[in-house]
Amino acid sequence: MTTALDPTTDHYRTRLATPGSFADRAHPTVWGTEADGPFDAAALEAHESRGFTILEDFVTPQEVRAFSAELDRLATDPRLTDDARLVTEKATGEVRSVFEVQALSEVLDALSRDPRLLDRARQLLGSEVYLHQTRVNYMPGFKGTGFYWHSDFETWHAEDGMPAPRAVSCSIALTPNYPYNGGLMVMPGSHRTYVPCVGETPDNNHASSLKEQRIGVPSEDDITAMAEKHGIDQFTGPAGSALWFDANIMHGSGNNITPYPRSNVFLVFNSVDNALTEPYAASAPRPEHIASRDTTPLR
Ligand code: 6CS
Ligand code: FE
Repeated sequence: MTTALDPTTDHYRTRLATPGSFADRAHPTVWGTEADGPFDAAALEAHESRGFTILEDFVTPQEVRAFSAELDRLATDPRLTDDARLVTEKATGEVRSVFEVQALSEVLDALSRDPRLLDRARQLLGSEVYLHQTRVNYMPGFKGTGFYWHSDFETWHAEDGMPAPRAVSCSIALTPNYPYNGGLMVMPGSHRTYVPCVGETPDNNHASSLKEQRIGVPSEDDITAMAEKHGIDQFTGPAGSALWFDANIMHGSGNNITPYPRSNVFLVFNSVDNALTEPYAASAPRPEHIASRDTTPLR
């Protein structure tokens, strides 16, 4: 089951010319042990099995207010208007995401180094870690658009050159996540199956995919098969909750037509032993503000 991290062998072929069959995950989900951090054996077992862990009250109401203030500051900072790190909604031009927030906000940089996050990321990944990607997502009310079904790892493998799914994302809710305001849906256990996608990666794909992903999304038949097998859970919870989820879990979110925005801070930790190589299915690597190549261990 555990395949040594051999970046030259592609266990996760995708962006195929014709549909491929599902592949079993060739790597563990949890790499560390109970002794390596705050998750106890039962929590590690649950994460290995489901591919995600929800922690309520992960950050305090005061921190939620501070992070939200940063999110609003970034969304309205005139210096970011023409910055590639700011992604707007296709239909309305409203701010959808800001990337590489640790470089733009000392508050969020400190969050990424907080032991509450680092200790858990290191334990799940069984090594020192660095930030592969960070973003704040706004999912505004009324016209916020969601993210179609996808595996993050499929994109990070194909377009960023991430060898194995030895990365974990931490999404911290800054607004209440209701079932109806574009909450994240996950297929529990889907992280143990790799779903290859059809379609060659266009050049400069990220210019459009971060607004609306069309390439690197599974077929409707494959989504149906995965949903039938795993079911669909929804991440709901108060502001301050954290969703830790495996890089390869199948997830997506609906649009948000309610008056209630669904904002979060999204931090992706990668193992320093899983550094990006050449893209496995793209002509050129994505820019570093989307996929960092600085593997200096986070302290
Ligand atoms: O392409 C990416 O890296 C981003 N896309 C999505 C829809 N989720 C993961 C990541 O932020
Ligand atoms: Fe995603």
